[in-house]
Amino acid sequence: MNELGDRFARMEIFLPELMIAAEAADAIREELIKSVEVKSDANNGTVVIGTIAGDNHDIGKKMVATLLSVNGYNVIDLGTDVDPMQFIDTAKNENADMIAMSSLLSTSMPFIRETIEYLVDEYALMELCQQRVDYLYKKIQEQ
Ligand code: B12
Repeated sequence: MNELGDRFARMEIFLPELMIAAEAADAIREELIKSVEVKSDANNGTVVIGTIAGDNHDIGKKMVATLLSVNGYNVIDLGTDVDPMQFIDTAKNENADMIAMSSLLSTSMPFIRETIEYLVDEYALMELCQQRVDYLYKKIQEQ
């Protein structure tokens, strides 16, 4: 996909081709998953995953969701263009252990910051995640 992205940027291929390639990549993921051993008896926790508001890229997010799922996580995939409050409400209702947000568009990244800010304000976040969140927060602020 990276290679095709570069070719798209050089105007060697066009949007329909990129979209067909994206569908092919997703179909490959679905085929591959059939040959992966599912650790179904493991219960490592619940993850709420989605692509943040304004962004519809989902190939990488689905890959991550799939890998978490086969490794014993209960994955709730909210899809794409997910509002910050939808992440938070779902995590709260499902008593989730983790929120996993995907974003490829720089215009959508502020919504990740919004979600983190809300979590920090309302829940003071779990200590375990704090360091990583501080790091992410700093990175996003630098953008
Ligand atoms: C395929 C693609 C599309 C497809 C998306 C199809 C789909 N169903 O996802 C289509 C053609 C629809 C598309 C549309 C657009 N795209 Co586009 N797209 C890409 C492209 C070429 C590849 C992305 C991809 O799927 N890579 C393969 C996957 C496997 O990699 P990945 O997504 O990075 O995921 C990996 C990691 O990031 C990570 N990861 C991902 N999510 C998560 C989540 C968690 C929790 C974790 C831990 C890890 C993780 O793990 C994954 C596996 O390693 C990129 C260029 C690029 N090189 O990235 C541009 C790119 C992302 N698109 C871009 C743009 C601008 C757009 C459009 C706005 C174009 C337009 N003018 O309409 C629209 C946006 C539509 C929208 N609202 O979302 C820009 C973004 C630039 C920016 N800085 O914001 C890029 C970077 C291209 C560019 N160089 O300009 N796009």
